[in-house]
Amino acid sequence: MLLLLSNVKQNSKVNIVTLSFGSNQGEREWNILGAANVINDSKYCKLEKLSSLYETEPVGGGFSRTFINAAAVFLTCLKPLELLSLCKKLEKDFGRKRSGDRPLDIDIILYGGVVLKKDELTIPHPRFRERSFVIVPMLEICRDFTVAPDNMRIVDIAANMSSSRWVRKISSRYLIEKNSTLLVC
Ligand code: PH2
Ligand code: MG
Ligand code: MG
Repeated sequence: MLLLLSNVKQNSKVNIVTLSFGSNQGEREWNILGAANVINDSKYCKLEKLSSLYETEPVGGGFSRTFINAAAVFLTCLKPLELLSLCKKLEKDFGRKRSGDRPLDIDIILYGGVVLKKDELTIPHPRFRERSFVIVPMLEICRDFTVAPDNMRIVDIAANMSSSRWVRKISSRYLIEKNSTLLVC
């Protein structure tokens, strides 16, 4: 497969990564679209596909509002921990405090076929298989991606999952223009 990324660091590989975006505070839709745009505009990342936006039932306690969630596929030559730093920086820039309601949460779900277990980062994401707010958006953009260690496809994970949490599509898929503006279609 031809992976086209305009800025590639010397001696680094281009990887396909899947990120999950969530927001339940502030201008939720714009937080997610804004963050996807900022990552796309950063030097070593390119947005390949962005899912629709979904309104989703909060999983876990302590949240005072529903979430908006989306998933995106990027090309990047950042290493996993470099990508994590970029995501954490963005969460902070968008006003995230320590816990509870959050204007922006970005989770690294898949990073190529990499399996990583570190204190600060586990890839594939340890809980994403049970989360319909992650799986349903992924179904739109990367249904055939396989997941280590058992190489299950996203579409098979979706078929086997038992989550009863509701997710509701609130806007259809976004097109990405060459100039990297996001256009509603
Ligand atoms: N994120 C969480 C916990 N619960 N629930 C929904 N619906 N969407 C989320 O993004 C979400 C959540 C922790 O990051
Ligand atoms: Mg999260
Ligand atoms: Mg997170």
